[in-house]
Amino acid sequence: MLTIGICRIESRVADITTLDVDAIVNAANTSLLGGGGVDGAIHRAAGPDLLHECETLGGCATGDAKITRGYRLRAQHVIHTVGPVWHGGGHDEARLLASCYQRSLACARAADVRSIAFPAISCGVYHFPADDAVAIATQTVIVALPDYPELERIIFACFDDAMHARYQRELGARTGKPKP
Ligand code: AR6
Repeated sequence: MLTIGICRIESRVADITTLDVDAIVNAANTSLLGGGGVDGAIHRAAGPDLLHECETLGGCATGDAKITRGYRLRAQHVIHTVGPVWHGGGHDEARLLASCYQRSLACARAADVRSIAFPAISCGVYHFPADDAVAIATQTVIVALPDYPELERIIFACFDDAMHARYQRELGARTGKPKP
């Protein structure tokens, strides 16, 4: 765990749909009309009204984010962002992934969100190399944090221990603890 100002930043092995935070972030696709992975899990847990609201949004560009209500989720809001598909690294993937985190935080502020959970955007079927994605995720959020002094809690929700270990390493490195 890392604390910066009033904000606790932590990694946790968890199904993101179960978390008691103001907003969870969805790793969606440009249609915003659902899919597999974390997107499918969020739509199943939120119920059909989430899809109905998503249908009004007109999709979302890669690197951008849009916010909806959370419906049956504990989270009041879902922030849908579209990560880049990994095409080898020469197609602006790193900038687009960083943009997902930046745009998601901007959506969060507009809805007065104090606590937010992110999945490992693009690390599933979009095949972004996980070590690089985790470095981008943690660095982007930490660099942006001074612009979001109202944020109290950021959780990186990981589906498995290997992903959790990556976040632990990155966050630990920023508290001055040596990387194992
Ligand atoms: N809670 C937390 N993390 C999860 C969960 C969950 N319930 N389920 C999966 N993950 P992915 P992407 C992890 O494929 O790569 C969808 O079809 C998973 O282990 O969900 O951005 C969309 O509609 C991985 O580490 O998202 C898009 O078409 C991470 O979440 C496409 O997949 C992201 O994996 C987006 O692909």
